[in-house]
Amino acid sequence: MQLDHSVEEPLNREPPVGDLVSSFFTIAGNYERNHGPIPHIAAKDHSVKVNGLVDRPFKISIEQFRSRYTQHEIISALQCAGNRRHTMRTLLKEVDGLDWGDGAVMNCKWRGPKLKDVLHDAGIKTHDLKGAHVAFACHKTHVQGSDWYGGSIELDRALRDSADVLVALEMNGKPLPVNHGFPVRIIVPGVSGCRSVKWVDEITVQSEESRNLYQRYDYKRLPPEATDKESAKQYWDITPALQDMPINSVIAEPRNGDLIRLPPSGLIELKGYALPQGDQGPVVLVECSIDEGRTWEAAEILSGNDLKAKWCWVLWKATVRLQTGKKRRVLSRATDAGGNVQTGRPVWNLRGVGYDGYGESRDLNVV
Ligand SMILES: Nc1nc2c(c(=O)[nH]1)N[C@H]1C(S)=C(S)[C@@H](COP(=O)(O)O)O[C@H]1N2
Ligand SMILES: [Mo]
Repeated sequence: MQLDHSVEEPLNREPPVGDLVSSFFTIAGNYERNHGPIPHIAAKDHSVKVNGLVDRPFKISIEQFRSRYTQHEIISALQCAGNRRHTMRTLLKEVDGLDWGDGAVMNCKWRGPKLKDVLHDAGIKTHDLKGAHVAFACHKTHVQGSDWYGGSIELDRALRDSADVLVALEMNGKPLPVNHGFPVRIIVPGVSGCRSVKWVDEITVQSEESRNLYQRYDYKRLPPEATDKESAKQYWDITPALQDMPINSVIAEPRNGDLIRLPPSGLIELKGYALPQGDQGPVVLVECSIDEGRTWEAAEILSGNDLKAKWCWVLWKATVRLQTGKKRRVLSRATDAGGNVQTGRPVWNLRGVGYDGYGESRDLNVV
């Protein structure tokens, strides 16, 4: 699979979305998002500190992560909060951030111990843990704006068995690829990819959120009043860090501006993916509209909803009847098991995160 665009220093890239939806597991060419250089680490030299508000802080090797704990395998999508930013900037207003298309997402198998088992091993202190977080850090390289990368999630989530938070050692049945965090990364299903810290070397139970800038000053859906870097400052502290990702769907084929030669039947096929909101998956319904959202028709869900895997994406296809004409538009919307429905009323935010407007392909030239 060929990778294109979003390439710059540090390495940030995504596959063409048509390639992305060609398989349920996105085996090759997954998006890569980095805020700094990629560290090359020998597994045998790597260890992770588990510390903070625990009774028995320890240091643990990759081998011990394998031997000490039950290994769990989950299927989960991982998406950058900036996925679909290009649509936000095009349809709503200019935003500040990498120009991601619709391909900053992957759907993979992840394997490793559950974070909760590791934390229980260290003995969580039980006093006053209301509002506590588990922070993940990587000190292996500097990143833009900081000499380390980090993020955190609520301790509650980390300890909830059903939240499936993993200390992942494998991706798709093999050791993690270097670019995806070898030898160990965190996977927080349903949550913005920024909290799934790669090359993690410290896991800390603490009374407050991670102090890393990517937790405190970035990856937030700022209110629309924050219109530039200066006016954003007063909102950083009062806007919660993005955790759960919103329900979403994308039309991968056809793409904006495509020329479509209608067959005699007048029918064409739409293809795409859809993602549930946070832990409310799986997606149970995808619908398409050819009349600007007045009426909707159910698409066929091809895979994802039958796996009882609430964290994964679904792939879908739909057959719709298009009229000839320029500037035709088709839309998609998803509904998940939790009853969340994609609304088509996306809210602009300065950093262009969490875009969740209807999936759409516009300016189709149908002849
Ligand atoms: N150490 C480290 N972990 C990180 C990042 C990073 O820059 N450094 N980027 C985060 C972001 S914003 C995303 S979306 C995911 C991307 O994971 P991937 O590169 O495996 O696709 O990793 C997260 N973990
Ligand atoms: Mo991201």
